[in-house]
Amino acid sequence: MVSKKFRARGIAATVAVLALGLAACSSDGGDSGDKTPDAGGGDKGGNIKVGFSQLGAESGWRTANTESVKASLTAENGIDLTFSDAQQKQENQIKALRDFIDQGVDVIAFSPVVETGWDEVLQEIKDAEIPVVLVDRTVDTTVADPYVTWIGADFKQEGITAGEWVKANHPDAKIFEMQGTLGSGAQVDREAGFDEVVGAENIVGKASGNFTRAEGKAAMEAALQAYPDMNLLFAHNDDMGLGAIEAIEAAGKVPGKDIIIVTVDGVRDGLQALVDKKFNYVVECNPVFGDQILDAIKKVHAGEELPKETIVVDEAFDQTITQADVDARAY
Ligand code: GYE
Repeated sequence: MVSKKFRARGIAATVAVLALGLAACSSDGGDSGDKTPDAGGGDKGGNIKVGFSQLGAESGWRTANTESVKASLTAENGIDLTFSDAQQKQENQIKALRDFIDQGVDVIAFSPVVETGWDEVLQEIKDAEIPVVLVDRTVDTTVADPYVTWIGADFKQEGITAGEWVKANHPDAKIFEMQGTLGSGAQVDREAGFDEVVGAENIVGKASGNFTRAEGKAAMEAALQAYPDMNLLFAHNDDMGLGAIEAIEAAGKVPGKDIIIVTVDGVRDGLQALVDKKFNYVVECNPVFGDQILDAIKKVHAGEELPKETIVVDEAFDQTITQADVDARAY
């Protein structure tokens, strides 16, 4: 497991860190064993009953993350999984968590769509004495010790890495920042890291594209009108950047030239845009960590000690990436 100490490091990977990241990927590339839950079936065969509340299916990143989770949390691996997709709505997610309590699952894992608004349900989970493994995004709550362990990426560092590339390569850029879902850990921290490095005075405007392609396109159409002098887009994920490409081309401009594009995630479509010279820089956020979630769930269930947080290793890509790299990408 990669420990906390990586938080302090840059994302541009050293060879050792990269090797770790690749190892994490390759152990999880198999078929998605999409098992239905062992409905009401008690502790059949000693399997751990897990309720996993995924926040949605909004992006390529999320799809890859869900596949990785389902490929790891299988009956063969000792898990009876109940998986629920909240469609980016917090109320759906809260309902799913309450259902998991009612079902009496052994462990709850969830990826919170936004940071706040969980106090009540987290207290209910605590009262039911169900341990929580927090996945991907973070929570901001008054409940003490709301989860046993968190596994996710260092979003602030991702923003810093993006900002450093912009500062080094386009110091005079007039930047439009396209935020992810407002109030999500990924948005809040990427924005904080990026803005800290590039300086607020260089950002001509901001708007949210809710991490989706369609909303990214709409946000870019509006931004092109509102900020005609803008020449660099920092989008908090690939999908919004891909939506923005459509808006930029429709406006008769050339993505990657007239408007430099920097994104986060590094899903295959994003890296393809980099090879096609429509994106200029992509900071990776690796979604393939189902094996680490499985490991954490088993340890939590066994009452073993766990680090409070595990940071998933990321790297970053520029236009030197090749088509072969993209074709070899697992997601
Ligand atoms: O970057 C984005 C997704 O929380 C890290 O959510 C995740 C983000 C990811 O919709 O594509």
